[in-house]
Amino acid sequence: MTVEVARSRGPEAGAVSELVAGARAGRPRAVARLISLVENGSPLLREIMAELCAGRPRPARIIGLTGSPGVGKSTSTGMLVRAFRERGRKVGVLAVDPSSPFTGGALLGDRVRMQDHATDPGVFIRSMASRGHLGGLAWAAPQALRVLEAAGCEVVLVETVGVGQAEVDIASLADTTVVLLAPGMGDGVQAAKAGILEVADVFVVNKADRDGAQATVRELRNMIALTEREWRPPIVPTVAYRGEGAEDVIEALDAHQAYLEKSGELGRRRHVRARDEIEAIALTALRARFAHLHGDRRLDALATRVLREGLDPYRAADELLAATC
Ligand SMILES: Nc1nc2c(ncn2[C@@H]2O[C@H](COP(=O)(O)OP(=O)(O)OP(=O)(O)O)[C@@H](O)[C@H]2O)c(=O)[nH]1
Ligand SMILES: [Mg+2]
Repeated sequence: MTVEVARSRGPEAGAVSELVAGARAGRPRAVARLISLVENGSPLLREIMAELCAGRPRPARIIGLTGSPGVGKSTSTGMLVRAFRERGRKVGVLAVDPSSPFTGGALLGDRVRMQDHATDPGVFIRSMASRGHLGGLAWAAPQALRVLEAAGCEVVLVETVGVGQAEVDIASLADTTVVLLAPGMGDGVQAAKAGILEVADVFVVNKADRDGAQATVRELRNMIALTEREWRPPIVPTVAYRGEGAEDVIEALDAHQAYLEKSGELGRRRHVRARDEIEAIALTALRARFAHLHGDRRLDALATRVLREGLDPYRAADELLAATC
């Protein structure tokens, strides 16, 4: 990390304070710029985070929304933004695309759907790519959240497509994880398979205007009955593109929030989140230092010794670590 620190002390250093002040004043361009710096793994991040944390921003309520492609996450996010705005809350939206190294592209559609809120100074909307980062979501998202918290967001909705590990990743990031399903997508079976039952705090069965919604609700209810979690996730049917069910979703979210506070689970989740973040930053720094110190040469030399001289891979890794730390 020493290299990065040295690089960050340039004429740009003053710009950091200005950007942070801009974010605190709720200026969208400053917020967007800071999140871009997070996304790009900027060497200025160390200073940015120091300044942001020194201000001890109030932690936002972090709500993750996940589910299969096309289930209605963005439409539901828009619906919830509206509902929270009606309650006077300042809202941030982070659309994390785990599959693309680029912003834009796949998320362009979201921007269109979010246009309702485009001119509202109480709403910040950003899409962010997470692949391509060494630490992925665990590394970048908490830092982006910190920027939104500094801008005064009281609620942050994090949308991510539920593919692969994404549900589990989002669950470790959010206070409350909302898993969306829709009738006729075979989601129930998928839910059981992907371990969604363990991570969902609230289930939304969207597209309840379609046939089969009741069957999906029933199927889910039966599956939840088989789990042994203390918190029984409520199941809320919605028709997101008509805004139907928004109040019920908010009620379910509030109930979960109350449970988190009462049980002490909120503090535990946040503690684990801070641990994950520190670990992700440390591992990223370790890799950067390793690359800087050795390039591939030492690794090549060790590989040769493993292949030709009977060195075992654990000893080889020990040597590598000893030379890096
Ligand atoms: N019938 C019906 N269609 C809906 C409902 N909510 C959303 N849709 C439609 O479903 C499609 C997908 O909605 P999105 O909100 O983009 O879904 P998404 O989960 O964000 O999609 P990705 O981000 O691509 O994974 C859009 O055409 C919506 O208009 C609903 O309640 N009923
Ligand atoms: Mg979407």
